[in-house]
Amino acid sequence: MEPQKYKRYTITAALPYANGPKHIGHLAGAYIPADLYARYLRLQKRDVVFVCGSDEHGTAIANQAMKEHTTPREIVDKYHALIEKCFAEIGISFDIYHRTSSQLHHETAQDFFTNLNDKNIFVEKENEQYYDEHASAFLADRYIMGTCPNCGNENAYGDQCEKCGTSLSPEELINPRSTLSGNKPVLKPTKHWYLPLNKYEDWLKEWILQGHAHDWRSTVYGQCKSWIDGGLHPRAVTRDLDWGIKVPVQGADGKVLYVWFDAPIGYISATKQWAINNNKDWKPYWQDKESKLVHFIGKDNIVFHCIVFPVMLKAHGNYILPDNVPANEFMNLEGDKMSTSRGWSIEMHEYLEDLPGKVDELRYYLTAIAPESADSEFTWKDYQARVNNELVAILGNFVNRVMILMHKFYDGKIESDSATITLQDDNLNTELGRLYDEMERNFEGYKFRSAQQTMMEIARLGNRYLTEKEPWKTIKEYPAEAKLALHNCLILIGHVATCMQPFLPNTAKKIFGMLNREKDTVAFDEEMIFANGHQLNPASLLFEKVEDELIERQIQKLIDKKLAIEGPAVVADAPVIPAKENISFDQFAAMDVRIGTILTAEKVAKTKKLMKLTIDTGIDQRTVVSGIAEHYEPEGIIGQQVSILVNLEPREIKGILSQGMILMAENAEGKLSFVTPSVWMPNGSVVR
Ligand code: B3M
Ligand code: ZN
Repeated sequence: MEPQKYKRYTITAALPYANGPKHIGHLAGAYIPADLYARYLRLQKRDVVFVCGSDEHGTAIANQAMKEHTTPREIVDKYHALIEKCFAEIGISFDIYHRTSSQLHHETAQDFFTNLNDKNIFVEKENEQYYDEHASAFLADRYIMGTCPNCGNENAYGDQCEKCGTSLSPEELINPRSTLSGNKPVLKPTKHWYLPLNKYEDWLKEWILQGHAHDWRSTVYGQCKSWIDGGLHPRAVTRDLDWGIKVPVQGADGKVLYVWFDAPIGYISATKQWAINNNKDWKPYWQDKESKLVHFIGKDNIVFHCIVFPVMLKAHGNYILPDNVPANEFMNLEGDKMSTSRGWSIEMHEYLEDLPGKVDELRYYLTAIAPESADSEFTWKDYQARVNNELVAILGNFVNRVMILMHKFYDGKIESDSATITLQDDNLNTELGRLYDEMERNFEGYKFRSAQQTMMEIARLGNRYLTEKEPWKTIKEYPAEAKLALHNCLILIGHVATCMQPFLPNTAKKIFGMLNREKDTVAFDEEMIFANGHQLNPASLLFEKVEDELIERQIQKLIDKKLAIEGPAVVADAPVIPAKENISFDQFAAMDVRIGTILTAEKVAKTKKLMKLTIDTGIDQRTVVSGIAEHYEPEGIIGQQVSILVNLEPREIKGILSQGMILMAENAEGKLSFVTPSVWMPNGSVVR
């Protein structure tokens, strides 16, 4: 089936927070796929605008400014420049890389807010919000941390738990603490504007659950469905902060637009700026039904792009909606989640510095393992294997063999009886046609991994053909056949280069240079022919083999970076305490260890370490004094299941009779952990 073609395409890639460098997981999540799609569409001669820019508001920026002891303004200036430069070097072909701190964006976002406000879309509510009395500030989003009610992660943010991905509001956090002072915040009334998502539930059901059940990725659709099925609630679109876009309403002093309200509007303001720069009209790209809007993002941004922003666009009324949101899952790194703050990452600028001239290799590998339907894993060994076994051994090898033979036999000159040479092989023609169709289908369906494989199939086809024809052997007896085979191969090289342009733009240019084509880009439907007498340029190496040494250095760097952040390798490298002397089975069996539950906990007055606990042991409820007060807050451990030695001789500690001992695991740093059953067990269960 012919893919439906639109009059124009508006392609967006998530606006990265300008609060630090961005890593290759971000690249793989949104920017590479968006770039592949945009480049593909341009090669199809379609009308495309591909927009992105820095997300420069929100508490993520303000927090980083505190960390670096500087202002939010300096933070965004510094990281905007760094991120923009890296994207350019990696060949992400944005038509514009804008900024949300720009005047144009502030106006666009305020106009959008005013438009909805004038239509009485928002619900205004005063309610209690966490406030840090020491810092005299309301604690929005990332200014507040606490324990995730969903997974127990103690470092969840007020807007999201990064461990389990749940979207949160500050009231849901257990044991909330201010990131400004570390103190426990208090509740204080404040007024905000809410977007009533609940009123759009029916519309969302129809638009997404019925309308996009088949064309959206199941991972994306599934997340939307569980959100909608779980019931939607009004979401505040304003915040009490001083960094951001002022709420354009009288009496809203000290309030700014919520970053997730302004950021997606950033796509629109970026398009406006691009239109100004290029003497175009931005409106059709956002308001004409014949335009196709596609958002490229990572999975942590799904709700904002599939639910919140579409509701904003719908409420406004003048805008088209995203046709698709092909969000990627996450890319892990060497067995662990990628994270800049934990040092477990390859930052874009690090890759560019450490592996200069290997941009296409990175683009290739990130596409080959793109997390399109499930999380995937970057490993340096696999990177090396893919470059060496695929780019060097298949692609590079095919091009190189043909070029060398052409120069050896004919001094690099195409000579033929006809005025031009075309592909003279039925089999190759059919196969090539099939592969082009397949690649087009893959691109239209956002299957970039498969699209890249299809491109590689053309190189494989060429290699097989060359091996079968053996022009280096037939050149003596059947020179016409040898020449035909090599000319056919040259045409195939032209096609591989054409198809590789979205994936490996630098390599494609190199090949077009070697083929001595006058243009260094070739549209997908252009005929691949050479004129009689055409002179080829000398062959140059397309890819270098990646040596073990490079890979080992990178792995070591990763480990060093993590250690630098997490402190000396106390835990990993500390010698393990040697085993004690053997005991008899009877000695072991004499110990009565049970599973119990902590019912009450309080610090023992005038001590630092001791906590008085009441434990339900199943046998009885008893008091135990335990040296864990420096590791746990009393209110945080109520309900905790523990292992307890119940037949230890009772003893008096600080005037309290302690009846038994809680078993704790301890590492070399002195960090403690309860020894808890892996599933819930009734109190009194025997441990043996
Ligand atoms: N800045 C979150 C992120 O970087 C956010 C995306 C905005 S897209 C409009 O993941
Ligand atoms: Zn969580």
